[in-house]
Amino acid sequence: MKKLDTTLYFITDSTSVPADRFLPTVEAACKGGATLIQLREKNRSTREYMELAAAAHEVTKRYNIPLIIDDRVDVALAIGAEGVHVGQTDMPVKIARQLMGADKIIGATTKTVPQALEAYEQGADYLGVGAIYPTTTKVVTILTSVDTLKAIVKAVPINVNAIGGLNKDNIDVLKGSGISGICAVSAIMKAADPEKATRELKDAFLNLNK
Ligand code: TZP
Ligand code: MG
Repeated sequence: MKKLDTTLYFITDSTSVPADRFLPTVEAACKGGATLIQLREKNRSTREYMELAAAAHEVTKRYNIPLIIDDRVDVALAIGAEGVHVGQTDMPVKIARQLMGADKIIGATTKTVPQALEAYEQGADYLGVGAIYPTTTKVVTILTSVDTLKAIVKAVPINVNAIGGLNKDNIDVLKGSGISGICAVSAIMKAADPEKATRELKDAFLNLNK
């Protein structure tokens, strides 16, 4: 059985910090208790994406935290990442699974129960569901309701994480939803102290479920 802890899933956005703060921010998230980390970089050349991924992987490996590559199975395979994350317009989960093999982690973005069932049936290990709140990190036209999130949790036996505009002060709405964890970009990337922000967000989520 694959060991997968999605309690605090930190997702990167290197454009939100000066270049020399990127790897220190990844490391801070590791120290603060991130259980899974995704490299999510848009508008990068393949070479740049690979270089950034390899550098981030050196950090996450030291902390034994799996690194997931957003969108790109080729980059994930090339750097030996622990997994890949695909959205509804990326490579289908089924093909990603064939290419990545049984042991790698595959995550998918889903916004509806049918999408969630399809991703699960095709071999996804976890789902990201959102955006729950408005966010400046991604263009989101329609928010996902907590009722939909709950319906997805009920529909599939894999980890389901909420995403989108989440921070330590607004996750109360997720209480009782049955999610396995939360995903965050800005709440950590843009924090003055990303290690503390990671720890506080994780604690806030764990406290919800006490
Ligand atoms: N998918 C849905 S919302 C989102 C993604 C990748 C961005 C979440 O970023 P933030 O900064 O935590 O709102
Ligand atoms: Mg994608």
